[in-house]
Amino acid sequence: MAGASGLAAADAIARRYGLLPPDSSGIFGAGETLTYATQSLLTRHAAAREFPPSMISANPFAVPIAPPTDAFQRSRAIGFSDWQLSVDGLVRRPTRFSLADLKAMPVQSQITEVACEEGWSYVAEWIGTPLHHVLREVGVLPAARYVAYFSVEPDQWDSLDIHEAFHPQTILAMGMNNGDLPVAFGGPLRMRVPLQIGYKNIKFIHHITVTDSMKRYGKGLGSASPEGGYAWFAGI
Ligand SMILES: Nc1nc2c(c(=O)[nH]1)N[C@H]1C(S)=C(S)[C@@H](COP(=O)(O)O)O[C@H]1N2
Ligand SMILES: [Mo]
Repeated sequence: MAGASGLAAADAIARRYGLLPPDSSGIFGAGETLTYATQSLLTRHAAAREFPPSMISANPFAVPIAPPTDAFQRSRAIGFSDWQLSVDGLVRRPTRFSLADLKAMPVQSQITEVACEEGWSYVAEWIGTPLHHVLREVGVLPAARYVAYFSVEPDQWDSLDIHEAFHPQTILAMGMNNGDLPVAFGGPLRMRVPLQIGYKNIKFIHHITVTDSMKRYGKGLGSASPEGGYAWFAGI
C-alpha cells in the first residue's frame, strides 16, 4: 500500500513538472515515471564521468550489427561524402547537413564509457559535434519536448527529452580514439549519449526530428526499446 501510494504521489509530481516519460502507461508505467522523474531532476545538470587517456580500453567491444545495406556500402565506398543528416520537425530552418558541414561546427572530444544493459562496458575517446550546436543552427521552436533520432538500420531509433538533447556531453560522434568512427562502432555518424545506457547510442544516424510528442513514432513509447521491454529512460 505504501509503495502504491508512493508511486501515485510520484506520478502526481511528475505530471506537475512535465516529467512523464513517453512509456509512462502500461504495466511498468508508474515505475518508469518514478525513475525518469527522480533521475532526470538529479542528472539534468550532472555530467557523465570523463576518464584520462590511460583508461581508454585496448579492445573495445562492438555489438555486432546487421549487414549494412547496398546503399550504405555505396556511400562507404566514396568515404561517406554523400552522407546526409536531415534535421526537421519543430524547427525554424529544416536543414540537411553533410559530414563536412558537421565537422565545420565546434567539435568536442570526450573520454567516456559505453555501458550495455547486458553488463559489459568500455571506455573510448569520442569526437564529434555537440547536438546542441546542430539544434541551435536549425532553431528549435518553444513547443519542442523531444528529439528523436533514426538510423539507416531499420527499427533502430530512439529519442531524448529536450534537456538531454541540449546536454553538453550529448554529441554526434564522427571520430573515435583519434581516427574516423569505424562502421562497427556506428560510423560515419553516431548519437553518443554518455549519460544514458548503451542502447540509446544509436549508430548510422541520418535523420533527427524535433517534436512535442513521441506518440506518432512506432508504438508511441518514445523509442524501439520499450517495445522490446527496455525502459525509454536509461540514465546512468
Ligand atoms: N544502429 C544500431 N545502433 C545500436 C545498436 C544496433 O544494433 N544498431 N545496438 C545498441 C546497443 S544495444 C548497444 S549496447 C550499443 C553498443 O555499442 P558498441 O557497439 O559501440 O559497443 O550500441 C547501440 N546502438
Ligand atoms: Mo546493448
